[in-house]
Amino acid sequence: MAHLEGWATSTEHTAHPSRQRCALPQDEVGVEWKGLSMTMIGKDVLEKDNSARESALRQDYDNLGGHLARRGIDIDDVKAKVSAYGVAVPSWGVGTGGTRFARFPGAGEPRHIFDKLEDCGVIQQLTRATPAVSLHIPWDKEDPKALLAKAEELGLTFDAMNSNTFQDQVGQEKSYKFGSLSHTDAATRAQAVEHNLECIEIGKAIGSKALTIWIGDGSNFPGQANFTRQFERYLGAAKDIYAALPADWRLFTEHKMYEPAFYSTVVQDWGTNYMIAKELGDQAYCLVDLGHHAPNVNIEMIVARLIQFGKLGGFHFNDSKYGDDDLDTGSIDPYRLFLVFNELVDAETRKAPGFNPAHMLDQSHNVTDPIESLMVSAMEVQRAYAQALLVDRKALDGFQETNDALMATGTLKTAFRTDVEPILAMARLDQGGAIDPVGTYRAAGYRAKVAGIRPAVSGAGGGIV
Ligand SMILES: [Mn+2]
Repeated sequence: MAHLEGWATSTEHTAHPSRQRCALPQDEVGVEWKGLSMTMIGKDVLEKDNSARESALRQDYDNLGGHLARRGIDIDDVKAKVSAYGVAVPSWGVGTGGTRFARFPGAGEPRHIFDKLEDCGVIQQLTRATPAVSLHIPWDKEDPKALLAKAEELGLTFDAMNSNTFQDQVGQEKSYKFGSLSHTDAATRAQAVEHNLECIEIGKAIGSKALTIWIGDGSNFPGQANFTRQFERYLGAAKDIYAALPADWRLFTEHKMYEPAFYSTVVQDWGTNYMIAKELGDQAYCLVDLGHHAPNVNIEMIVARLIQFGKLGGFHFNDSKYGDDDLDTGSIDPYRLFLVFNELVDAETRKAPGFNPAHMLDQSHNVTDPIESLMVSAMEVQRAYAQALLVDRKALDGFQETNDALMATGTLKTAFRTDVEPILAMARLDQGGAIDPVGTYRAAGYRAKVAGIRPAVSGAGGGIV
């Protein structure tokens, strides 16, 4: 996970967030009411920006429609699927991230979950691709009623809950320095289990239907931990959490090869993750974070395997060059993202049993405005989905059956090379979003405006854990 530390924990603000929200100078920020949901970017700015781009978009859409029709594809069908697609945004993603060395906060950093939700509201308003927010407890711990009210105001819902037993909180009795769910001390494990149960309770109150567990447990030295006993302890604790899961919830476990433990990690790869899901039961699934693998690992094949055995829970999207870099989704290897979506569309097309993966972005924004990065990343995920929808699956099946490797791979490339931007932009426009979300966002001056309300924060200390 890209877990960012050092900002906007729920204990940092003193005034009640809803009162702070009411104090926003509405005219200056361009806040307006549209039905029951509040939009963060002024409607006039959005319409002005869209109208300047709409004519060219319609021309491009028609041209692409003609091109796809020659390939036997109805562009409106693809657009309808793209419009229905959503990827969740993590609450921690809207703050500036960092490395183990430093964090350089930007202007107008969100102070607390209510600020974070407003930033998430902007991302959804402009992209129409991010209808849900994933909370991290205790960072985002607040009155569930207030969370629900704020989300409703912004037209957002809540995705999977994320627990945190990879760092110690203020006043916490037992330390997680040497692990949490797999700790040698039973009382420490019990504390970690209890925290996860609390996350479920909060989630129940805000309409979440899943709990994601990622632990930092592992070891830094050969011999430090007994692999077998450590995993036995983990499974025992995970079973205690699973037993408290509501019948309509899913439990996601997330593997990670290394970091913060550098010699061994308890849930290190998809194999161990699959064993956990099998041990726990039918409501347990594996979460695939793209950055949590060694470089060059064939992630799309892992995805296919998990689909085949009914255990793909979902994704944390990001990109990487060397390790768990948490770079923006699709920024380094968009073809790999496409190949992952090729497996997903394949499963969707053949109606694979139990196939219902959760999609979320999980990345760290160190040098960009997090809102801009998350908007672009959400669109990159949509792009990969749209491109995968263009794969001629019948032709691909034929080439695979006749072992025509060149034509098979060419079939994928034909889909990948298609510029689907007009489809994505038209899907946004149809739903009241922005043709060019980054352009509209910059024109609206949202960041500068919230910087006048949210005080500057210190960048001291490392930012990522
Ligand atoms: Mn993750």
